[in-house]
Amino acid sequence: MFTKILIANRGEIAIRVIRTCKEMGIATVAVYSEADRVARHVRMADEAYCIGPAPSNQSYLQMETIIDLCKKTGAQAVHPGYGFLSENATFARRLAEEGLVLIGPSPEAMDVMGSKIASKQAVESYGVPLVPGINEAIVDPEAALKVACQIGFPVLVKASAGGGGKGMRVVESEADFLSALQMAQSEARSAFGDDAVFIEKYVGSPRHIEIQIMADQHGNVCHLFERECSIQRRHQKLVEEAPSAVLTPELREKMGEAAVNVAKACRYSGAGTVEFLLSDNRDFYFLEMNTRLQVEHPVTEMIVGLDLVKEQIKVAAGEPLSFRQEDLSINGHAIELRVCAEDPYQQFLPNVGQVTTYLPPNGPGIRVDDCMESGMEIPIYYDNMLAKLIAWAPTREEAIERLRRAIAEYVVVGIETTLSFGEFVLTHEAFLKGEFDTHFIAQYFHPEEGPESRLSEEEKRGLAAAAAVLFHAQKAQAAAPQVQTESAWQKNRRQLR
Ligand code: MV4
Repeated sequence: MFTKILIANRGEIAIRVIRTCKEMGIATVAVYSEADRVARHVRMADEAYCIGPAPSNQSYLQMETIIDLCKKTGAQAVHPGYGFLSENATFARRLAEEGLVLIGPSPEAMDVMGSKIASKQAVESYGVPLVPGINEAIVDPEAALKVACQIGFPVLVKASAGGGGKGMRVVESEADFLSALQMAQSEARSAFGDDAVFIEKYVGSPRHIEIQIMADQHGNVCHLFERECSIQRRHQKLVEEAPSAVLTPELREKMGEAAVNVAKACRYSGAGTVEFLLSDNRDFYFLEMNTRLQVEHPVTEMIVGLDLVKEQIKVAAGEPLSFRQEDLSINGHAIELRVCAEDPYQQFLPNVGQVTTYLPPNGPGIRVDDCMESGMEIPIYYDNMLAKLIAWAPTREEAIERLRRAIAEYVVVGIETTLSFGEFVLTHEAFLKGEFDTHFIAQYFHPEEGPESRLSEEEKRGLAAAAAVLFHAQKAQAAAPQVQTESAWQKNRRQLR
């Protein structure tokens, strides 16, 4: 087993990894940029080194600086977290050349899964369902048009090198096809330096369901069930849960098996996530594989009772998986809300500034993976996610109640966050019923339209009476010493039903 690991990341995920290393008796090396001198991950690690200026391409993305630091400190392995260098095959190769271990899959697996066309081709012969389409780069536009007509409109033109929704274009009809294709190709060329695009049938109202897999270096692969991640804006997830409210045991087994086959197709090792679209008539299709630990991994940890970072470290050290598929089962329900520094009521506009007061919730079934402290400035250089709030309970209903309670308890003063959006989702009928898809936000979240209903005359009279009662109660209390309630801190959190 490794005795020292370098964590090539920052924020909540660096802290998350350090915690598991401490439990395993592994020493930790943190890296930080000039903007993160006072960050908590720096203080939590056994050693910490500044690796450059604030912009990530001058610090967290500096491969050679990180490799040199491994040698200097004697770290044998690197945990890349998510983002930054986590899916960078060049970094994986450079580490291997230097005799260092990446806690992640092989560079070959990253290469295959980094290309949408290559990944579809790789899994095709493994019986993994694919969206109808052409799984190769379009070279002849007229031939592609013929295929598009066969598939039937609308079709989707996708960039092979794209990801997270970048380089995608819906084409509604035959007449728009050729110009859309040209635009998609030139967009892909300038965004990714690769103009390879392909076409798929457009799946109209899909759910985004992903399967967590874990594989070792001896050919063992297990799936750890699904996460439902349909509530997203701009291809960024905001609410994730496990299990999904709509999968039957049969469908779960089929999707799990397909995910295991995707992992086998690229000889995967470590933790990975296989993304699927689930159509409204319950057909599922492979989309892509993420070759890293994901932000939302805690919901899986809570329902299967495993520490995924610990499992990643063990398989990277060459150990076999410590469980078989039949050892795994789902216990209860977990829901995660991403707490991001942005204003849901201003089209999720990113929000920077100082968090003057920060009081995270706690109590039964609540987990907070965060990196915040009162008085901390939010750096403008990085992702604006401050924390992940996760609730576990025996049933979905209770997990929802718990998460609502925890949101109400959460105090963040100084900036707007997505906590208020969480409140909206967790009280919305469609979410409560489990009846939603990737269009949830577009369909239901319209804060610019203001309160849903105007007050009736009767309601106005009721409010006026309540105000009068409050006024007199406060006057009576004014003489007595007052304790400020935490909800007073939250009075600026806007309410929306
Ligand atoms: C699709 C699709 C509909 N049909 N492919 C978006 C990101 C990338 N991973 C794939 N994406 C989609 N691919 C076909 N053939 C709809 C989406 C999509 C989406 C997928 C998952 C979660 C949210 C989404 C939001 C918009 C579009």
